[in-house]
Amino acid sequence: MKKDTVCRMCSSCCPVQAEVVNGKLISAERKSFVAKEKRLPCAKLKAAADIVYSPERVTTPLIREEGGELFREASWDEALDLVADKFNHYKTHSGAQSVGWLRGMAADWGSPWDYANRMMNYFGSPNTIGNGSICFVAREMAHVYTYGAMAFPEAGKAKCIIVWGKHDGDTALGVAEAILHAKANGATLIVIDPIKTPLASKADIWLQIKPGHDGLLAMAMINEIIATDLYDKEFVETFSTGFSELQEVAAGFPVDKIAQEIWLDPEHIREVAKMYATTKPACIIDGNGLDMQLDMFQSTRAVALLRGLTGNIDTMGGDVLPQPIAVRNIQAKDVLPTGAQPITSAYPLFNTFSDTWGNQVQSCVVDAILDEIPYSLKMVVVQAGNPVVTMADSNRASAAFAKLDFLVVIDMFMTKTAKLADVILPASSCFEKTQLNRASTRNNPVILQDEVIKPIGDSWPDWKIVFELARRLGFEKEFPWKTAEGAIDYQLEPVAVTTDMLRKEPSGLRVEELKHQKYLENGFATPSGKFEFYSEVLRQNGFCPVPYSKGFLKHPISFSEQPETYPFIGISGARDIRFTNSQYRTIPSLLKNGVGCVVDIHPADAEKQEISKGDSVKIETPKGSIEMEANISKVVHPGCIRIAWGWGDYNSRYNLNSLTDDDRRNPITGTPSQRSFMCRMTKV
Ligand SMILES: Nc1nc2c(c(=O)[nH]1)N[C@H]1C(S)=C(S)[C@@H](COP(=O)(O)OP(=O)(O)OC[C@H]3O[C@@H](n4cnc5c(=O)[nH]c(N)nc54)[C@H](O)[C@@H]3O)O[C@H]1N2
Ligand SMILES: Nc1nc2c(c(=O)[nH]1)N[C@H]1C(S)=C(S)[C@@H](COP(=O)(O)OP(=O)(O)OC[C@H]3O[C@@H](n4cnc5c(=O)[nH]c(N)nc54)[C@H](O)[C@@H]3O)O[C@H]1N2
Ligand code: SF4
Ligand SMILES: [Mo]
Repeated sequence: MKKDTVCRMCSSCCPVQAEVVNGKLISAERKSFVAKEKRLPCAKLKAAADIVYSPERVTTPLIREEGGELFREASWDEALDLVADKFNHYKTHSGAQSVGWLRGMAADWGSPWDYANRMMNYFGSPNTIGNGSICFVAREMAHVYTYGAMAFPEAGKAKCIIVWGKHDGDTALGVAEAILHAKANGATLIVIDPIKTPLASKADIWLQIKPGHDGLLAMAMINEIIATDLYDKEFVETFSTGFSELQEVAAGFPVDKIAQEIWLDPEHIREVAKMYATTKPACIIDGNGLDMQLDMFQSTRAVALLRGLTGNIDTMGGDVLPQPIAVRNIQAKDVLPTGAQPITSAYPLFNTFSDTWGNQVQSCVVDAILDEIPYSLKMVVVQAGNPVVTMADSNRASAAFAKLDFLVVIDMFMTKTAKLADVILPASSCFEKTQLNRASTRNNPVILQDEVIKPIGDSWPDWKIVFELARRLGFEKEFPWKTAEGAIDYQLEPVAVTTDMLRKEPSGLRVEELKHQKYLENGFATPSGKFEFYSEVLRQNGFCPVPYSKGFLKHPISFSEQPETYPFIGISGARDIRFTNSQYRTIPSLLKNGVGCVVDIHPADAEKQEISKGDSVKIETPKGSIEMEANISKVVHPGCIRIAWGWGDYNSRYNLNSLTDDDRRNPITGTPSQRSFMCRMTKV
């Protein structure tokens, strides 16, 4: 039997069709607009059955033996009663806010985010915290502060595509297919990446930028486009605000001077600026290469400004503003006690820029546990995340989770974080549950993630875990739903869509026709109603109203204050198509062609340090050290090394985040620099 659903094994949310025989998942295939033979293969999806039926899965609730190292199996009743007791215990003794809920990666950025928020709000704690400070939510905020929403590149129809710090060939295959399709139809492809990625090798122009310096490039391009009079005057005059302020600030970023600072040829910058400004339609695909940087907010906003300067915002084949579905907001934020301050209260703009994202500065969880800043967290539930290895400064993060009075982990596998837990609640995989994906409600059309097989063992879908826990906390009335469908139908009621209707439209149900240039009618969803080159709200809050109006950051890369001790720029490595962050390293079929956990070193640097391919090298920062096998490769610039990402759960020796810094953060989004940092490398 074939069944349609949405794969959530990474955050791409690919619509897929699963083959199910006798209730067993056999295989699954991605759907795409390109012909089957042109579709890019996904190794994770190919291994879907191996992942779902992995003997490593946790399939029963586990409770830690009193004072011991071992876990014992428990029933759901016993485990949930214990968790509910602990919620109430800490509420009585240290206040509801001392209980936190930390949400991990996109794996489950579906409606369960709303459910966890709803439950915690009724419980009285403002501390439901996501990890958006290092992922795309922070990027989304920079878009919102420019034109009111996060723009989606319509790459398949573009004539010029700039890929800026993204590698869809590893991370979002649907977009990668759209890029290749456009290129085959004659579009110009520009890639801005410090690494010669497979896509960079195919590009018409590749800018090998110095890591962490994208904001300078964007400002130099803005300067050049204005100076050469190539900007879209009609758009700028009619629909934007703050152009003259932008012009003034951008004048401080002349191409020739900036090019030197960011390792580029000024002629290449001019060429890219001209190409982007004069080819219509053009889109910019920005990615996580911009996100996890200290300077991420201003650099992403500077890149976003280019879209308006050239009139490419919300045009067909440009960067299109989304048409979100008006689902019912069930988070119930208003039931929190007035004045309840989350632990992320140092980041008020980020906490409030969206009605539904809520609090996303995950580093604050560690501050609250270890340093009681702004106050103490005693108990945390970690759902769909492995923070002990994925957060910056793993040694500090581990110390925090180990220090907690009570830790609950909701996961499919026994991760390093789960090993520290008092209770582990086994979650069902994406193929074992029905859920409303946030990605689809954020933009037309809505596609249902539908259960294709029953939950494995005694695992439960996340929605059920939250609903049953909520009922034990006394919120039967607030959580009346017995099925996922019941809750989804309630959420979709305002748009008159039901789960049944979605099941009949497995390719997606369009609530509203796709429209472009919606600003002609409605303006932009910004305070001024215009495209904001200048943001008055940012100014009022003490931030630069125009990116870099107070200059560029002196040290955009961690540990750059000590260049003699830490001479190399470490780059957090590619996202291997076989894995998602710290996941899937226990799946033998994904490791059968070798582990591939290496550090890429330029031949010139390798020669200087007498390092050969296969040697073991030690990499150090003030935070810690790791060891990895050397690979000699010209994909990196001399002076840079690229370190494989995501191996911390597999082996602590390879944990990249043992090197990263969480002391310095972006003042708006709380983003630490998990992407680029200075380091030292020696042969072992
Ligand atoms: N240095 C460095 N650090 C990084 C990154 C980097 O590139 N470099 N990337 C950053 C980014 S962008 C992100 S988003 C974070 C990711 O950080 P995490 O969210 O911690 O990432 P994962 O390792 O994907 O962990 C997800 C966990 O969810 C579990 N899981 C999967 N599906 C489900 C489900 O349906 N329900 C439940 N309950 N659990 C499930 C998996 O088994 C896994 O243990 O890491 C960040 N950290
Ligand atoms: N296979 C797989 N897919 C995934 C994931 C995964 O772990 N594995 N994770 C998911 C998650 S949580 C996320 S957030 C997305 C992220 O997916 P993407 O947005 O594609 O991000 P990355 O692949 O982390 O990095 C993109 C590129 O940024 C480049 N880069 C590094 N530093 C810089 C810099 O300073 N400037 C510029 N311009 N570029 C730089 C890198 O070399 C890389 O080629 O992928 C999702 N999909
Ligand atoms: S890229 Fe692969 S793992 Fe990610 S959602 Fe798509 S099919 Fe699933
Ligand atoms: Mo992410």
